[in-house]
Amino acid sequence: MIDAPGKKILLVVACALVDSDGRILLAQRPEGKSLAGLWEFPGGKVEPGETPEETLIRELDEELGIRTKVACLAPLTFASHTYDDFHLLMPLYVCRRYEGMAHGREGQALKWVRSKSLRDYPMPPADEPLIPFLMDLL
Ligand code: 9L3
Ligand code: MG
Repeated sequence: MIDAPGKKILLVVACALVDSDGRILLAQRPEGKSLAGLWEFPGGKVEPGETPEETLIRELDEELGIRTKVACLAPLTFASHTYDDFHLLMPLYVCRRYEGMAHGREGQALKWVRSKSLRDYPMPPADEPLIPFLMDLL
């Protein structure tokens, strides 16, 4: 059980998109959204009826204009973070195979970053603990 009494659990899914040089894509949260300006692993909320993989495939298309498949999504770990008003659970997938060139379809800035440089980018508190797992992997 998650020890977050009275708090809703928000299920979000995120992706470490990896390019052929082993760099990881970070997206900057735009003005007007919560945590604006922070750099996150792209992804979003799981909608009712979706599996986390379906969510990620939809979000990667909507946000970045890339296409991938369930078979190209490898689960790596989970983020778990209690915010003031909800508890966030966020599986992180690694995706190395996809079609298209990532571009910020929602006006967000993007950066391809080496794993050892991920710490240079201020991140939401849920994302930061994921960095060591990516450093081990890449
Ligand atoms: N969130 C944190 N790290 C991420 C993502 C994709 C999302 N890598 C958090 C920010 C919000 C919540 O999840 O508190 C929902 O995300 P959004 O729908 O506002 O992007
Ligand atoms: Mg999103």
